[in-house]
Amino acid sequence: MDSYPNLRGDYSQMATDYTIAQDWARYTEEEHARWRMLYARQAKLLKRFAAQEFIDGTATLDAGDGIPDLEIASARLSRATGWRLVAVPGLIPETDFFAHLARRQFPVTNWIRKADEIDYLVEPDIFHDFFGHVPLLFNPVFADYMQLYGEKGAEAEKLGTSKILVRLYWYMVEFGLIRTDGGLKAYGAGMLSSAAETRFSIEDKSPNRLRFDLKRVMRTSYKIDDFQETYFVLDSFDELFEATRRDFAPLYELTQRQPEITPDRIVAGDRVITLGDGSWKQRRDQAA
Ligand code: HBI
Ligand code: FE
Repeated sequence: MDSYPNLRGDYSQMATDYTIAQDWARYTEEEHARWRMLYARQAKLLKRFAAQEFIDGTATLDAGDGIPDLEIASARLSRATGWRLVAVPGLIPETDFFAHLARRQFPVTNWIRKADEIDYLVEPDIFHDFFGHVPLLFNPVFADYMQLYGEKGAEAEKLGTSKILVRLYWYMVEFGLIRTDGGLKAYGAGMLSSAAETRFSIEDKSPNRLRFDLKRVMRTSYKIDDFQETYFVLDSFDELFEATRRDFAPLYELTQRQPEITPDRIVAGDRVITLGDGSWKQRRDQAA
């Protein structure tokens, strides 16, 4: 694990594909209580802010009583879309992460955040991975998109364009919005596992919200340690799946010839749904 210095998980017992046994029996009552608190706080927001498909997947999982046993959740999930969950010690190299997705296996970190990290932590813990990512794997179209994304991973590694592909994951899997008859809804794991960013992504006047455009997302950089300055909005999960079926090689070429777009900017051709005022930064700094 030299490429992942000072990560907190225990990588000593893992298999060659970075999986480990979850060992569900070892979680403490205090950790289960922390899970219940995180779950209850987030579940309250879903009706108002989350896409219906996410709400449905969460209901099927019914994991509010404590840290879920991945074997039990896997059995339910594989009956629905053929996806299975595998326990991992934390962040794993992209190559291995993509390879798991390509085999319809979702890596779930086996540890839960500490009590003083309730509102924010850098690495994904089991609450982010399970509560944020697993519900949509019950949706057949999104489930197929995630496997296709994984398959694209191997190609991107060969082409040296993983950085561009990872942007698609960041904006459309971690922080995606979707247009519905009931208005904009969140479906991204990064926002729906965070109470603050769930509200921010839908209600705040600061961020830009742009119509999804594959080439635009591929050009757009991102920061990992604060709310997004731009969110991209799908009309449907089919739209994301269809876009990802395209041959990415020419798109990578095009992207590499064009300047990167920083997340605060609007450029010609953007289909702007809401233009942000960018006020979050100074509000954040004043609050600090
Ligand atoms: N590892 N365990 C884990 N979980 C992730 O979500 C994850 C990862 N490694 C790499 C990664 N995500 C991103 O770079 C993906 O876009 C590939
Ligand atoms: Fe994630």
